[in-house]
Amino acid sequence: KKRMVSGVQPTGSIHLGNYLGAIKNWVLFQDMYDTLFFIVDLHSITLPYDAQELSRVTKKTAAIYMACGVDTSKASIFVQSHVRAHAELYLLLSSATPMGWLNRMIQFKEKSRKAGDENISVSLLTYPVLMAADILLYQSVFVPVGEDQKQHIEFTRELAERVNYLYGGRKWKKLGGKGGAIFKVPEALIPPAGARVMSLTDGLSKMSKSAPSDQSRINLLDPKDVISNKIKRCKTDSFSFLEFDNPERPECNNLLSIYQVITNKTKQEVALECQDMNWGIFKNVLTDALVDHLHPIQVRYEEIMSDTGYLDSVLAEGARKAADIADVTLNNVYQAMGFFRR
Ligand code: AQP
Repeated sequence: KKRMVSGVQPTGSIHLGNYLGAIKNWVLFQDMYDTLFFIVDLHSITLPYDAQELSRVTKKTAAIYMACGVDTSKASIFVQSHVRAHAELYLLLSSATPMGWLNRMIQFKEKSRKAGDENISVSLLTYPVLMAADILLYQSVFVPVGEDQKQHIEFTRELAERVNYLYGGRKWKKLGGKGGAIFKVPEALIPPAGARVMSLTDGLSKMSKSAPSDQSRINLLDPKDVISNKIKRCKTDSFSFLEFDNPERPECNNLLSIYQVITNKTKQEVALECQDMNWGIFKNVLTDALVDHLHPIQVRYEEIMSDTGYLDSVLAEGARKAADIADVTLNNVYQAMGFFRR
């Protein structure tokens, strides 16, 4: 089976964007591919964070993966920092990364602008190198992510090709290696709908964990009354009917798209169903659909969190399996880069 990896940072609350852009699709892929899903805790310290909370949020995020349907009999779930190869490959790849490539990254520009000078760490800039290590360690063929990660996957592809060119092939063979490509060059899998879920308070910004207002996002664990309140208060417009793809109506497009993905309907079905609705009626329909979809996830989440011994054992097993795969790649990289190995 071809391999697939993906992850979410254990910061703040997992929201509908993370779910529709990434996690929901992981569940569909776990039958088709050899899947590994991790909680990227080393990424979450690239911006100021709460050390008292990191461990708890990491476990919570793992429980959410399982509650959303990641099945540990098919997929491995593990914590990034439990597999040391991630940090090691990150260091090795850093030396193969031209600085100019990092300076071009849109996410760095956006996040550093929001963070303010004092909070811009070196690791915020080198974040894509760690992400490349996460992917390349497993010789992943596919990486299911939301639209915002497209540029980072492109970066990963270029870095894989560069390392293959600099150290792979005959040069690697001369050093006693197997030769050929050191890394597989991965591809992003971006879902046709739900790839870019927008904020509830501004249809032009993406729904995000770090947005200051909780009103801007639906968190997967929001109870019914909170969901209902957020949808009631979300930004709409003064048109009297509903439609997709009108550039003057980003909020309308976003809410219809959320409804489409959450109900597994086609765009045409939703367009037809909702074309004559007014905002009041549609908001009730959307709230009910969200509550119906998220309630079973929330029930499963509570069950999983009530047995943290089980969660710990899943994460331990996941880390063992992941380390077995990652160590092979890491050793190859050390060898190809010419290190003296014991
Ligand atoms: N709004 C979104 N729509 C669709 N997909 C999204 N993703 C994030 N936001 C949206 C996808 O979720 C996965 C995990 O993201 P992450 O934890 O690495 O965080 P992020 O990309 O930085 O986005 P967040 O969660 O909103 O955090 P902040 O506030 O830090 O920007 C990825 O596959 C991502 O594409």
